[in-house]
Amino acid sequence: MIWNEKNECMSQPEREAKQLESLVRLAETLYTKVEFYRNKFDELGIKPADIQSLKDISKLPFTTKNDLRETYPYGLLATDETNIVEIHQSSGTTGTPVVDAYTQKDIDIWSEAMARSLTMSGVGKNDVIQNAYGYGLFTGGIGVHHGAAAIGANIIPISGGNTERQLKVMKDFGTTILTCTPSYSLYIAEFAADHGISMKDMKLRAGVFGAEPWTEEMRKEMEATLALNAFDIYGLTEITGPGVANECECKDGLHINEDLFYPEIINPDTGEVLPDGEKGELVFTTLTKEGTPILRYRTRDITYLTRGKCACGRTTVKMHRLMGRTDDMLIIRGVNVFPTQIEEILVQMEETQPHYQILVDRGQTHLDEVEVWVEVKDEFFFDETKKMEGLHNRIGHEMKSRLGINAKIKLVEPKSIERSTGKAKRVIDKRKL
Ligand code: DLL
Repeated sequence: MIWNEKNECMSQPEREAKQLESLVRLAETLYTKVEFYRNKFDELGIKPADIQSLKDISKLPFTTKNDLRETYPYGLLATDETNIVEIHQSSGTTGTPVVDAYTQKDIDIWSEAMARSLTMSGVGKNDVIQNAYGYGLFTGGIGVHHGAAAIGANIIPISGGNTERQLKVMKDFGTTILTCTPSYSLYIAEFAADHGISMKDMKLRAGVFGAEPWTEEMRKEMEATLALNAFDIYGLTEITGPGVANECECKDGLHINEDLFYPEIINPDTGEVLPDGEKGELVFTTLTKEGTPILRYRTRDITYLTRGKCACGRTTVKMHRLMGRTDDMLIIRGVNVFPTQIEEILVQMEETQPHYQILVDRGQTHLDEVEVWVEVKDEFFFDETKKMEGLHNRIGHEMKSRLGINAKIKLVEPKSIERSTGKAKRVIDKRKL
């Protein structure tokens, strides 16, 4: 099944003509309505009228995560605030988060993108979708919800966690589709096995998994242990949320909804646009967004694009499953965290040294586990156990309340963390992603 055959299967020239039309309109809107972009255009000496072909997009400025933070909360709004009907924020950021603001049309378009994505994963009106992505400011829960509602499926808005209840609901209501992060799906499978619950007795047919990196090996395990067909879904808050791209039944790349989100691959060092097939940083322009339209957003995600008609019938460009990031952002159980944010917390503690190491692993539970080793200053290390316990708890509490992660804190002796003569290796990521 294809949700929107016209848009997903149109010829390349026809699609490019539409994309150009949208791009010109977007450039005009940004120039007239958003001071941030008008200044950027002026600095580069360009006017919206300079966009004559799709290739001219390379003349336009990039947008970075930092730009979004600096314009918090509404600096990039391209419409009147009263037209905004919903907002979301990206997970786990200190101080200044990234905001996405949606008009009703933006929500309709998001629902459309998500309906296409879910349909690609084989979801239809008669399905029962157990949506175990987090509901709230994170785009996962509500995004899937909007798309499932457009399809008319039965949505169980269970959100993440409480695995025992997840399995009971799955059984009692005959869930056919599971949506959650890939690591949580494996945890559900393991919990079921440990409690003598057979996944073969469930009605699960497919799962739509994303928000964090996963591998083909994980797919095999998920498909075997959960007895379902696992599909990869991609998206990011800045560009709307999940539904930017999704795998079809061919599972050899994710179809990008490119009439809505225009992709480019660039060399992350030079900003030069790379041809199809070449690996680089993925950049997106929102072609139809009204609330916070974004021009050439540098996602920091690494992949490559391939074009041509897919065996499923769609003609939309495909991105290879993500191959890493150009920065050091970690995704811990779906929460985005930069090592510098952990550092900020540690340096505020007067008892600690600026020497630390972050260990990330997937334990037996398949869920991300973070351990932070931090050196304690000489004069404090031999202090009473009670004081050390207090420090330990304070760091743990700050990590939870400011970053949204549960980290295991290990206070270590002065000079026990290996010193480096070059770049310090702060993060040891043992997950095989
Ligand atoms: O994670 C949106 C989402 C929700 C996608 C549910 C899929 C399902 P953010 O929290 O803003 O948004 O994080 C975006 O997560 O730049 C990637 O680095 C990573 N990411 C998202 N999907 C995938 C995926 C949501 N399928 C950041 N594979 C992105 C690998 C992914 N990484």
